[in-house]
Amino acid sequence: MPFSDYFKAIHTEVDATLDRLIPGDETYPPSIHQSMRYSLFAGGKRLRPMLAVAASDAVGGSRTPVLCFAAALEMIHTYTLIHDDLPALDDDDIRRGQMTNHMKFGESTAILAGDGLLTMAFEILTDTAFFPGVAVTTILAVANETASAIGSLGTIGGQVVDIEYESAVADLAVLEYIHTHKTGKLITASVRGGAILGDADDDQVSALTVYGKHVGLAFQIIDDILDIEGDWRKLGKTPGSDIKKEKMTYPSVVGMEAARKRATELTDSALEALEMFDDEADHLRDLAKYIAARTF
Ligand code: GRG
Repeated sequence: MPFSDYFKAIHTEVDATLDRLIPGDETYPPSIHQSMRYSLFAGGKRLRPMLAVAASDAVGGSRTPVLCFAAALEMIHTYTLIHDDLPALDDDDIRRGQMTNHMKFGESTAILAGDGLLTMAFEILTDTAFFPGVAVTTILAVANETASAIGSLGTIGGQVVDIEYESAVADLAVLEYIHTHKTGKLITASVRGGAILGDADDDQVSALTVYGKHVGLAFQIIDDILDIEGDWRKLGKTPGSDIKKEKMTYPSVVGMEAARKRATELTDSALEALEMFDDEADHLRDLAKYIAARTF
């Protein structure tokens, strides 16, 4: 992540919010809470929370509501990772340099930990007490939009097509569907939700939506590139899993050079989308540049 004091502070605030919201390790039944906490605090970059907070800050929103939204986003993201690592899906043993959830806690607990995190995210998103000063209709709209982003027309849909097209002939349209849905929808929802909770006007929300879509796709293209060229010490896992699983990726469909070019173009377009903002959107600009340059 960009390591400015601003992002370090958000990381700390998000972690403190998660720690407050998730039942403690000893809370009955302890196995599920230990498992949920294990993956939540296993060293994630907190990218979606940072996008949400930076979007809220760009439109002058206040911190408490967006931090609760940010924590819910990280719970959702963590659930997708736990489930994606399961033997029935990607069957990965290591994530972020540590045992995946099912390797540590067993498959049934890992499935339930993912379910528990997903459910808790919506418990938070639908509890007005976590969103002081925000209209109930706005809270509902953000909760509804978050649900749509991760359902069968969003993340889940992208994941389904990703599985169905393993070993398939390269097809750019299918690949764009997978990337924009599997990863892009939640990233876009993070930016939009932060802006909406911050009481952004329609023009600001539209501009930030374009920004979110561009950085979302750029993020996944870089993820594809890192799976080929990344350093396992930084990635916390062995690269090459996409090739092994014969997944359609940007470099496999259009070639490495074109993949890099597309990521750069998307980053430029994301920055252009912020033109209506002054320096209040500088943190979003930093995030777009970080996403394009990241090494893990
Ligand atoms: C619902 C099972 C299920 C899956 C949905 C999002 C997703 C599809 C699967 C996650 C697996 C995956 C590796 C997707 C590729 C892009 C991605 C989300 C990478 C990890 O995100 P980072 O880099 O993770 O933000 P950290 O470790 O920083 O939290």
